[in-house]
Order: sequence, then C-alpha cells, then structure tokens
Amino acid sequence: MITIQIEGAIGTITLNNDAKRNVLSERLVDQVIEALSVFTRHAVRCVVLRAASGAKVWSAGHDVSELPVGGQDPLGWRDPLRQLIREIENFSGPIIAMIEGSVWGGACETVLACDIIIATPDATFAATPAKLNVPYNVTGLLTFLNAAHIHIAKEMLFTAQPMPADRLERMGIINHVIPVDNLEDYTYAMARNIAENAPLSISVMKEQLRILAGAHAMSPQSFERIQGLRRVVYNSHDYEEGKLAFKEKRKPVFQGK
Ligand code: LCV
Ligand code: LCV
Repeated sequence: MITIQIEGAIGTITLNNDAKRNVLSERLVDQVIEALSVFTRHAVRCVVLRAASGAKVWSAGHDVSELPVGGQDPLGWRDPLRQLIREIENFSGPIIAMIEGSVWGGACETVLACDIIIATPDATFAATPAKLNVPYNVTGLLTFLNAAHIHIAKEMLFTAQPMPADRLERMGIINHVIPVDNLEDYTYAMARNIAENAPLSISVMKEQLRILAGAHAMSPQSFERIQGLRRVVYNSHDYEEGKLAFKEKRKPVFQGK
C-alpha cells in the first residue's frame, strides 16, 4: 500500500495504491502508522508524506466501503482516519505533505493536519462530508478550523468542491505552490534544513503548538449536544443513501431525513 525510505534524518512515506486511488483504508493507515514508528526508532527528524510521482489522485480519502452501517459513529475514536490524524499530530518531527494530484475528504484533513504543505499548481483539495452526508467529528472540524479562516472552512465543507492549491496558498492554508519539476528538490531542501536544526526544540514546539491548537474549553452539555446532532446524521436515511449512491456510482438524492 505504501513504500518507505530513510535517508539520514529524513523519512519518506509514499502512498502507493493507485488502483484504489490511495484510499485511507484501515490497511493503508496501519502501514502509515507502522512507518512512523519505524521512523521514531531510527531517530528520523523530518518526514515527507507523498504519493507516487505523477499521481493524478494523491488520495481519495476515507475508504467509503469501510464506513460503518447506520447506528454506529462513522468517525469514532478508533476509526482509521482518526488514528492517522492523531499519529501525524503526535509524531515528534515535522511532517511535510508533498502534494501532486487531487486530495479528497479525510485525506484533505490528513494533509491539513501535517505541519507544512507544499503542492503543485494543479493540486486540488476537496472536503466531502456534505457529499456523502457524513457527520464530521469535533477534532476533525477543528483541524479545518485551525488551518483555515472559518469562512473558507465553511465554503470547503458546505460546497464539497475541489479547491485549487493557489487559492489555498493565497490564504496561507498551503505553505508553498511549486511547479512539479521543482517540487521534490524544494521539499527535500526544506526537510534537510529542518533536520539540521535542533530536534528537541522543534519536537517540543510541535507538541506545544498541538496542545495550544486543541485548547478549546467545551462544556459537557455542548459536547453532548454535538454528539446528539451527529447521531441524527448517521442514523438518517440520507446516510445510507450517500454510501449507496457512491457504490452505484450515481449522484445521491438527499431528502433531509
Ligand atoms: C472507496 C474508492 C474511493 C473511496 N472509497 O478513479 O470526508 S468525508 O466525511 O467525506 C469521508 C467519509 C471521506 O473521506 O469520504 C471519501 C471522500 N472521497 C471522495 O469523495 C472521492 C471519491 N473518489 C472519486 O471521486 C474518484 O475515485 C476520484 C476522482 C478520486 C478518481 O477517479 P478515477 O476515475 O480516477 P475511480 O473512481 O475509477 O476509482 C478507482 C477505484 O478506487 C475506488 C473506486 O471505487 C474504484 O474502485 P473499483 O476499480 O473497484 O471500481 N475508490 C475511489 N475512491 N473514497 N473506494
Ligand atoms: C549575543 C550577540 C547576538 C546575540 N546574543 O555582527 O528565539 S530564540 O529562542 O532563538 C532566542 C533564544 C533568541 O533570540 O536567540 C538569539 C537568536 N539570534 C540570532 O540567531 C542572531 C545571531 N546574530 C547573528 O547572526 C549576527 O550577529 C547578525 C547577522 C545579527 C549580525 O552579524 P554582524 O556580522 O553584523 P556580529 O555577528 O559581529 O555581531 C556583533 C556583536 O554582537 C554580538 C556578536 O557576538 C558580536 O559581539 P562581539 O563583537 O563581542 O563578537 N551578538 C550578535 N547577536 N543574539 N550577542
């Protein structure tokens, strides 16, 4: 599903399941998580997360066929996507998302959860819960909110349309848009620069920023209200319709119930 490489203090994870458009299936996510623990054992200081060169699709996001049937939270704590996001945020060194191709759904959040994003001009980013009638979870929405102004986060989430890299760069959501011929050189030059700096200072600042970015007080009542609202979505007719339409490769017909 993936290939990994270690050169000095830089680790590379290449998503390598193009037949399924690098969907973040449980198996692929397990291999990415395993790769990060290999990198920890090898004192890797900076990671590049990428797809194979020339990829048209960086990742098609959550494996829709793995979404649970109605009645079960589709993005619960143990969901592969939720585990992947936490592992990215908890990895000691910076993770640079190097993007070619289109990024969809949970993969869009995965990229936003990385520490630095470098993309080609053709790269696009689509947040898709509204396309499938999936109730996004609280930490997932916070990833979007920490990366983008709330108006942009809402446009991405409500339209579910792919957004071009240069627009996201103008808004500071993407660090650099680099032509594809120079993408690798540019990305690995930054990775080397980071790897030559002090790893302790960097890993502590990364963890401090993770804690600060997640420091939002929420009353138990508010949390229960959010969870109750989410259950309305994944217990709905529309939730089943979203998955069925995807499977039947047709446009879903949502009835709002
Ligand atoms: C399972 C897939 C997928 C896929 N799952 O190639 O963020 S949330 O809440 O929405 C979250 C739940 C989430 O992330 O949902 C998934 C959101 N992802 C998407 O909406 C993208 C869905 N995929 C596509 O639109 C197309 O596959 C793209 C445009 C990415 C690529 O199109 P292309 O024509 O190049 P195919 O569609 O033919 O896909 C190749 C194979 O990968 C499967 C797809 O079913 C097909 O499998 P078969 O060859 O067995 O038919 N596939 C693609 N995406 N998310 N399976
Ligand atoms: C003591 C100095 C300094 C200096 N301290 O002139 O943000 S954190 O966490 O990193 C925090 C701890 C922090 O702010 O750390 C300091 C970060 N600063 C730097 O990295 C910049 C260090 N300085 C330089 O790179 C050069 O001095 C610059 C490029 C600013 C100027 O170069 P230039 O050749 O014009 P000199 O280097 O010759 O500096 C003139 C005198 O000022 C001292 C330096 O030691 C020298 O003193 P002597 O003439 O006694 O040798 N100096 C400069 N910066 N941060 N002392």
